[in-house]
Amino acid sequence: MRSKAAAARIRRLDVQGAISVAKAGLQALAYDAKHSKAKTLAAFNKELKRNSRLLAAARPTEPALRNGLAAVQRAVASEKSMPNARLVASNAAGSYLQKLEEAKEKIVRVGVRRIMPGMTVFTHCHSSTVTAILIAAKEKGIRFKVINTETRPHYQGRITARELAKAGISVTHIVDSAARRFMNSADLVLVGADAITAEGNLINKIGTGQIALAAHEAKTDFACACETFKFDPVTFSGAYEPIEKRDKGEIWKHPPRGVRIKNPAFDITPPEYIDYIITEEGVITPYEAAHILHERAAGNI
Ligand code: RUB
Repeated sequence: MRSKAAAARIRRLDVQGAISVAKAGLQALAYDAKHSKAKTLAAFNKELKRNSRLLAAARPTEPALRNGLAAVQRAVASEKSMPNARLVASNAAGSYLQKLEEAKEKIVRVGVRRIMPGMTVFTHCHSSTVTAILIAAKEKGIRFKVINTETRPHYQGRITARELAKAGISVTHIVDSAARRFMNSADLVLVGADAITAEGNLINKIGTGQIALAAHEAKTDFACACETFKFDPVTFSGAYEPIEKRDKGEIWKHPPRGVRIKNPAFDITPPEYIDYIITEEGVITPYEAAHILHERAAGNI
């Protein structure tokens, strides 16, 4: 699929969740690079940059996508010959996609160890990383229960509930505002991540911050499962993580006159409410985020 079409799908929320968004974006960038009709390296680079900008803009709060697009541009920057540039770009995209896959497999291996028999896990929204951990735990024969929120306004929680129920996991589906009511029955809150900032803030689906507060007050562990590709280098250099604003009609199609609607897609959970982050590099605290960013910039991970 071409970048323009992929960006439209991502914008329309036909593609959901940070890793799926990154995969769809990188696949489209590779497709366009492979089929590029550019005659010169300059024209090819211009095309690559335009497509990258288009894809990145489709979901502003997704460093996993942005980091991948940047990796492809870096690979092509040192290329001197035109026919080769196409291959270099599509190979770089392929290699990033493979690293994402491997990271998820490792996170699952680490995360499964945190799912104990008899436990109740509370989750929010739909994270492919979280569901992969929970399904792997079930396949390992661990018996546990899940409480999951419906996740207004787009109801991504229904995707989670459906996937877990299909895997034979006991799921209780609740409205978002019932989080505090059910927090005392949970042993662990496990959510995904869209971004981790240099200061260790977690950016995830709107409502995550409230759930973290409720978990903190109820003394329930709060953890997030996150590929280190979602740690955002721009926050290391001082920029704030942008928070995507979504269509107001998702909340109320025809509100009465004079009613203002706001629909931020994500919120910020500060590090003091996060017990640990499960990454492919192992379990870390949010305060180690800057170290991870440093290691990645140095090419050590
Ligand atoms: C999805 C969401 C998910 C993260 C992580 O929001 O907040 O928790 O993206 O998902 P939306 P994954 O549905 O608005 O994209 O673990 O699959 O990367």
